[in-house]
Parts: sequence; C-alpha cells; structure tokens
Amino acid sequence: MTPKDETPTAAHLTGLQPSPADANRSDQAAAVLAQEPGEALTTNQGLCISDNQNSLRGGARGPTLLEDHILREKIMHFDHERIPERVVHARGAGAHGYFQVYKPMNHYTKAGFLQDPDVKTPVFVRFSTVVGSRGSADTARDVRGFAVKFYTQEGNFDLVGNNMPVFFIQDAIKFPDLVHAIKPEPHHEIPQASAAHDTFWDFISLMPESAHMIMWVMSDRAIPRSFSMMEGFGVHTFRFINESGKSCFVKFHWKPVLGVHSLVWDEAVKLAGKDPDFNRRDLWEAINRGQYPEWELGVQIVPEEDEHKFNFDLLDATKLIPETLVPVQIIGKLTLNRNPDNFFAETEQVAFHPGHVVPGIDFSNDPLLQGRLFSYLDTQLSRLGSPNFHEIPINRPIAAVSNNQRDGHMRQTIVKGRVSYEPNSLGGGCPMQRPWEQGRFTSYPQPMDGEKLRVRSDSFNDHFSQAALFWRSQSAWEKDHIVSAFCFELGKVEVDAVRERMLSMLDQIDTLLAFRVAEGLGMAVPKTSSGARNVPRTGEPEMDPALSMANTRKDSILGRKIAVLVADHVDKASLAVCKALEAEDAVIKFIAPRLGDIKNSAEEFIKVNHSLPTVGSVMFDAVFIPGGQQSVEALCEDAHAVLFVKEAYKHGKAIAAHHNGAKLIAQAARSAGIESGEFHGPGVITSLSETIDDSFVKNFISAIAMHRCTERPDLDAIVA
Ligand code: HDE
Repeated sequence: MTPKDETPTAAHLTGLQPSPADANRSDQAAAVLAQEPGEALTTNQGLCISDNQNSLRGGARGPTLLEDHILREKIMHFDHERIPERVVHARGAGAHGYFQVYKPMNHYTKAGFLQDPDVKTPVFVRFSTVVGSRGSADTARDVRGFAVKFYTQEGNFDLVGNNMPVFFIQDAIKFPDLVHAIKPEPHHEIPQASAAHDTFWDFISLMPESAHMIMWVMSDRAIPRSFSMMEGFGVHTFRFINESGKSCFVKFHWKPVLGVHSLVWDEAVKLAGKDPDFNRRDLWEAINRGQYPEWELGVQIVPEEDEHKFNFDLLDATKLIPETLVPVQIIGKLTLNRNPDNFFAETEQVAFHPGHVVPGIDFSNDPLLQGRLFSYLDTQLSRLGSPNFHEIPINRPIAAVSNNQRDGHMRQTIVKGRVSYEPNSLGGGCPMQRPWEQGRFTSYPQPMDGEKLRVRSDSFNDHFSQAALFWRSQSAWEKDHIVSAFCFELGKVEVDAVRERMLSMLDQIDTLLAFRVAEGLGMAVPKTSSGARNVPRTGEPEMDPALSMANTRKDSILGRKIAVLVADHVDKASLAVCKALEAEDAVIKFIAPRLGDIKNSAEEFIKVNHSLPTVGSVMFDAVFIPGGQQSVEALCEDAHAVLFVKEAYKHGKAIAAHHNGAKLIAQAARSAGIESGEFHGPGVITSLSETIDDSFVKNFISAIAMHRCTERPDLDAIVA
C-alpha cells in the first residue's frame, strides 16, 4: 500500500484519504474524521449558528431557557472534553515519520517491513515521562517512554520501549506496587512527578532487583537534553522468526543520530519553572525547522542455542546484554518529519500495545513482558472508553481489517451483509484464516513443560553485578552526578531506616558509592551490609563503553540553541560568527535586555528573539557574546546577563566572546567570586582580534559539539 520511493504521509491517519480498510465507510463519514475549520459555525448536527455569544433567554435580563439546545450541546461536549490520563506515561509528545530498513533482514525475520530498503513504513512515535501527570514538567528525573507504532503492510507493530534498557522489577505482578510507591503519596498527593519521597525509596530499599535500574535513574540519562538525544530500548528479549520458522532472540535499540546527551540536575530544576515544556517544545520546533530527528534501529541477536550462555537470564528485564558481549547491529533508520495536527486526536488518543506484533516478531517468556500483554489492551478500554479504539484514525492500521468483531461503544465501521461469524458458507467463508506459509501470524511453537508454580527461576537471582558494571563504566563526572542524585533523592526521605537500607543496597553495588552517598547524607554505611559485589564475574566485562554518555558521538551541532547576548550598538563584524554557526545547522537566538529591535554598529536593525528576564542560559546549549563597547557595557550592568554567563560556565557550556565581549565573561567571573576575574578552562573561547579568525569559530563549534565541558576549574565554588 505504501508506494515505494515516496515518503508516506500516512494520509489515512488524517482521515482525508480513507485506507482500504475504510472501503465500507461512506465518503461522508470519512470526511468527518479530519477537517479544517469551516467558514460557518455549526452545531455537531451541522446546524448553522447565528449567535455564539448569547444564550437563549426569557427576556434580555431573564433566565436562560432549557430549550437552548445549542447551549446545552456546547456545554455538554465541553463537560466531557477530558478523558482519563494514562495511569503512567501521562505526559507526552508525539510525531509522525517513517522507518526504512538498510538491508533485508530475512536471515533472521520474515517481518515484511524489515526486508526492502526502498520501502518507507509510516510510524507515529510518542515520548513520555512516566510518573508525572499530564500537566507536570518535562524535566523531572524519570524514565522516558519511547513508543513507536509502525503501520506496516502486515498490521501494526508497536515497539513500546523506554530510554533505559532495563526495568525496576522482574515480574509484572509488582508493577502496581512500584507505581503506587513512586506516584504522589495517597494521603496528600505530594510530591508531583518526583521519586524523591519516602514511599518510593521504601519500596526500592526492599526490592533488591531494582538496584540496576536505580543506577540508570540516578544517572543523567533520566534528564535528557532532548528526545532526539536519547536512546530507546525495547527492554525485553523478543524473538525474530524467519521464513523457515527458525527463531533467534533479539533486543531492540534506538541510537540517536545526534548522540546521547543530557541536562545537568541544576538545569533540569530551573527548566521546570522557566520552560516546563522544554523537551516537547524542542521536538516540535526541530520538526518545524526541517531538522528531522533521527535514530538508527539496532538489534542484538542471540541464537536460540546460546540462550543459556550468559551469567544472567535473557528473560530477566533487570538485565541488559552488554554490547561488548553481543554487538548492536544497525539495521535501519527512523525519521520524524511531521508534527501532529491535533494533540488530543493523535498524541493523546494513540494506543500502544506490546502485543501488537507482525509475522516474524514474537514474544519471549520474560514475565514482565507477559504481564504487559494483558495490561495495555485493558488500560485502553478504560482510557479511551470503548473496545473500538482501534478505529480512531491514529490507531488504524494501513493493513486491511476484516473480522467478525461487531458493535460496542462508538463503533465507526459499517460492515455490510448478514454474516458476522466464522466458519460460514453464506459469506463465501470470508473472512477466513490463513496458514503461516501465506504470511499470517502464528505463535512460535516454543516447547513448554513444567509444573504450574508461583516461583521465579534461580537464574534471576543476581541483582548487583550489572548495577556494578554500570557504575564501573561511568566517567568520573557521571559518577559525581549519580552520587549527587542519590544525595538529593535520599536527602528528601524522612525515615532514617529507609535511607539506611538504601545505603546497604548501594554498598552491595560499590563500597565507594555507598560511602560517598552516606557522606552526603551525614550518615554511616550500616555495618550489617553484606559488602560490595563490585567484581566482574566470570565472563563479565570489566566495563561496557556503551553505558557511558562520555563515549557518545559528538560530531554535530545540528539543532543546538545558541544564545547571542546583544544590546544596542553590538559590533556588526562579530555577528559573522552567527552565520558560521547557522551554516552548521545551529539555531541562533538574539537575547537582549528588552524585546523589540536593537541597532548594530552599522545602524542596522536586529530583531530580538527573547528578552533576558524571560529566558535563562539553561534553555540554551552555548553562549556567544559579540563585541561592541556600548553593547557589552550595557550587558555588564544587567544582572540577568551576568547570571546568564555565570550559569552557562557552571553548567559546562561552550562560551565564546569576541573582542571586548570578553568583558562580560570577566564580569561574570568576578560576580562568581573567582579571584583571578577570569573564567577559563575548556570551552571558554575568546579572541581579542577585531576580525573573526577561523580558529575562533572552529574552536567554538567543536566546544558546542562536545555538549558539555565537564573539567572546568572552580565549578564547585560557583553559586549559580
Ligand atoms: Fe508500560 N504501561 N507497563 N512499560 N509503558 C503503559 O499503557 C505496564 C513497562 C511503556 O506513549 C500503560 O497506554 C505494565 C516497561 C511506555 O502511550 C499501561 C508494566 C516498559 C508507555 C502500562 C509496564 C514500558 C507505557 C499506561 C509491567 C518499557 C507509554 C497507559 C509489566 C519496555 C505508551 C497505556 C504511550 C504505558 C503497563 C512496564 C513502556 C498501564 C503492567 C518495562 C513507553 O498499560
């Protein structure tokens, strides 16, 4: 259905072009699904309304009449505008795009969308935070959802993953407890969108299997700079099955083309106030600019016969397969190139389900995955209010739908004829089942034997080795941030016994980690602790470079936001730097003490994008201060501008100043109490020359691409 060599627009999703599955829907009904606002204002029945300002009254000052069917219809609809938010992952942002495989994957899987590099499979992706409600902030410390719906010719395939490769628990039966523990405490609904409270850490401290996941959540992975700069993981082990029925295990990975980059905690906290939509806005604006976010799809393949070769269980979702043991093969690319037309209709109503698979992809026995297979259908029923949620445009497959399911709330499809059962002869036997050889789905015939038991396999018992592997693999600055995160989170816990249990748990991961956190909390590591396990087990790598963001790619400044601090009479020559950055696809924003236009040294107008009081350096990736005596003097006297530079330095951002622009850096350093009156160290680039030389621009660009300079002196002393 998707034409080759043509970017699919997934037009059926807008309802403008009905999909083949809509063949039996009348044209009129199809037109209702997507519409531009018409010229005439009407009721939901198409009645033209002459007055939308006044309700029907008995006399100009009299009571409103019950007869006012226009008022009642409007208010009734408004009263019911809200649907229940998702019980988890309530806050999200979505986008349309497409996926293309690089080479046929038929050796491993018969999945049709993984065969032809010329085919673009339409997708809809939804990113989310897990804990906060719909109105919470984007930058809360949390796991991010990364859910992809592939509209393939063989039906929808939903890869409903997260930005972390493991999970808190091994068995779905614990999920409601986990979620109850992390959500706001039930007696007073506090705190919102935060794990930093007693009930969460109480649960975690009693749940040793969460040790690995907790390390990820306390790392900066939990505060991504952008959705387009985070990885995605299918988490569970799935199965690929090829044409001849041979199966292998597979783990799915999304690798962002822009590299994996995060915020630092101080930025995340400030952004929650300055721009709570920071990640959502970033995605929306990047797509609008045509800087389409991209990820490569990677797979780790484990042959069936190697299932037991590892010292962890492939079915245990608290474990990853280190990339040093099984490399990730890159097999295709996801591109997001269209923002939704309507948040509610698309991003809110999209319904993902890990059980939506296509022939060639199947489940493993991971007990967490198995529980999810029930949960998602069930939750959509109460969230979307009807078993017909698959008929909502964003959820409709492009593959034809034909079965004998009928009726129910809000049914859209009008199926003709009198046959709604199978087998039948009156309908020519249609719709009829098809065998596997004809490309239909059958479950992988995995042999099963065993007793019916409520037990967990002993192979799930090691909870600390991979937590320690993660810790060992982090760079020094990542370790510092993890320690600070634990100190913050546990510092908010009021019950000593909970903190003590957490210290014991950390001690089993790494003694030094436990010691550093204990020091931050003003406590001692409990003597009862059974001691560190931070020693690689046989066959386990010492480190896995893929686990550290320090090793990510740093070769692009595409989409990086550069704050250019300006005031009247800014030096025109300096502004050539902006052109050079734009040529590398960075986004330039002029920030001045006030909005409106300012004049440069050649008396030309520059439109100011933001006034200093409305933004903060936390909203940008780098700062450029052009020269121009009057401009720089005005900025030096502006406390917002001084704080802007001081914070950017504190957060390790690239800062460049041309000519006398460097005075603002000195002013910021003095205000930070730096005796030398200088900010120095990597990523601070100044040039005294009046002209712009190539090396100045080049150094600035490579400092921005580094994302953050973590090795600056004096950082701890600076209050920002
Ligand atoms: Fe989910 N999860 N989950 N989850 N999950 C939901 O489904 C659930 C888990 C994930 O953007 C809910 O439609 C159980 C792991 C994402 O719409 C619900 C268990 C992973 C999204 C649900 C898990 C995820 C959800 C809530 C333990 C990563 C958002 C609303 C067995 C692999 C999808 C909804 C979107 C959403 C249940 C664990 C990812 C209640 C029972 C592990 C990305 O059905």
